[in-house]
Amino acid sequence: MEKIDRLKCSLSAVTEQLLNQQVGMEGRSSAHYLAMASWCDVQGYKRAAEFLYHHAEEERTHMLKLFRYINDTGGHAMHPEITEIQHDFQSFRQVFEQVLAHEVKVTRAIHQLVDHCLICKDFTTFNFLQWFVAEQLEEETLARRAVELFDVIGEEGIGRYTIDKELGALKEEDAK
Ligand code: OFO
Repeated sequence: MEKIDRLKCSLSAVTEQLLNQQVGMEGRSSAHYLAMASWCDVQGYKRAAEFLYHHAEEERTHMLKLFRYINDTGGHAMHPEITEIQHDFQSFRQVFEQVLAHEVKVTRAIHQLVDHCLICKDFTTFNFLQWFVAEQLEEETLARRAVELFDVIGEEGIGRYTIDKELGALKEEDAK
């Protein structure tokens, strides 16, 4: 019986589970960035907040892309439970350091998923995941540039104000 059920699905049970784990990761990314956006907003870093609101939305589209792929290939996409969201941050800089650390973690997870697809010769999912490989390169680069602003501009005087402004410009570039 289980065998017939699996025939309806072009994903192996393991691949389906791993893709659902990635759905969870993207969903959590979206929630984390939304919480960061809110913190920046209430601290007065309005452009950084816009950067992060936009990023939170992007992560949700990543989650939905995986969601639809799982269901299109006959699997069952599951909405993740999202708990333990960090709402407070030590500093403006810490927010963006955490974004970078998180993006590096997501890249590793995507690469592991790609590696799994190669090992089990699931070339369809391998092909689907190439979009995420390219996207992670962009996201890591963007997050690195955001952290660099703190070093290049410095936080003294009107430093944080200028960094906030530059984050707004980075967001505009990213949205193009
Ligand atoms: Fe979904 O790309 Fe960032 O995490």
